[in-house]
Amino acid sequence: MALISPSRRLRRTPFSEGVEAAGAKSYTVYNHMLLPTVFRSVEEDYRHLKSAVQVWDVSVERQVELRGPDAKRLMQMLTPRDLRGMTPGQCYYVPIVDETGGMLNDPVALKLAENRYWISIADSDLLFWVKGLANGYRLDVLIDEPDVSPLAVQGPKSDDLMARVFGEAVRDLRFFRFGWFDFQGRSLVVARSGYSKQGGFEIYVDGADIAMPLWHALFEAGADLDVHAGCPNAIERIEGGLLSYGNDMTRENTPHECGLGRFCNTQTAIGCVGRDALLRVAKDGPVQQIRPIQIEGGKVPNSDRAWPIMAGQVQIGQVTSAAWSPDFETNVAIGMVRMTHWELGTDIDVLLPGNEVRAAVVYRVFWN
Ligand code: THG
Repeated sequence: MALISPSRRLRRTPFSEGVEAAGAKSYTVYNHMLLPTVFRSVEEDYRHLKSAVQVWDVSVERQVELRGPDAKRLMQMLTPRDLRGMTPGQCYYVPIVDETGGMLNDPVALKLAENRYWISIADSDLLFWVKGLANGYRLDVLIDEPDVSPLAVQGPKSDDLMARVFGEAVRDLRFFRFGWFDFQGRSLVVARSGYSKQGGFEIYVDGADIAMPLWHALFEAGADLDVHAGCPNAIERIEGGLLSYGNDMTRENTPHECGLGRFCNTQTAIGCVGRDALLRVAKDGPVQQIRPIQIEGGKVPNSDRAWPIMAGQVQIGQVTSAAWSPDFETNVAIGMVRMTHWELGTDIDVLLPGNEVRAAVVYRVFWN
């Protein structure tokens, strides 16, 4: 694989210097920004994430800020999740859909105040869609991307590390809640959330100038906890069933196909631009849906394309993410499967590159 050429379009982050010093071995591009993918090796990073604590530069989770009298109305236009019960201090995982019900993004939204939200986006240019709606509907709301860069602290020892830097009160944060915590005289949003199932926090670092001071403070405080630089881990997130926008779903898919129906209250999400389209799909249910898949045989290769799922000569789906899991001692995968074959335990074949066909089953071991 060739190296990435640096340029202004490919943004570094306020933590890049720390990430480089920690020995990041490879990167991907996410929201036009660098996201490390490997430090020691994917397997070693995975082991360490599940046993210790890691600090992740997830600056690529850019914020789209909505601020002003119409922020609340605009926020509800974006998603079929009913936001009426959302109060300041809460995070909501919100499918964002277009007028056809197609997924545009699957961010975490934070309600900062009655008229102010941050939308912590996955890999698509959501800002343009939001600005388009605000202007088209002549809404009284300001939309921009603030200088906010999330830093995640993930792993079983996250609470201990965070308590040392932000005080014992961080331990009281509940899942998907946030509070304001002091660091060097600055008040930062700290949430109990993150793109792993190992538990942890996300610090929304407001102002690039305190990014490296915070990075160093976390590593100094956690030396005896074996704190290490890390990043979202491909194996762990597939085991945990965390979806990756652009990989596991695109604009072609509805939230129901993505298994995100539980985050849709389409009947009561009045104002959502995809509401009519989703009322139709919610009525009959989807004809294909994301499923956990176990792929037998040895370690599957990395892939930059979907692998067809076959039932005999007929394609009935595709594998969109896969990795060898040391803990489950099998390949764990996520795929989109047609309803004829989505039942637990159904035998299917996966067409791996090189035309090798391997038996696989839809299997309910990794999540739910
Ligand atoms: N944190 C923040 N921003 C993000 C991500 C994040 N932006 C990009 C990307 N990740 C968005 N995608 C997801 C996918 C899953 C979750 C969060 C963001 C997630 N899901 C939990 C689960 O499925 O178990 C819980 C959802 C819930 O119960 O509400 O956490 O990670 N800031």
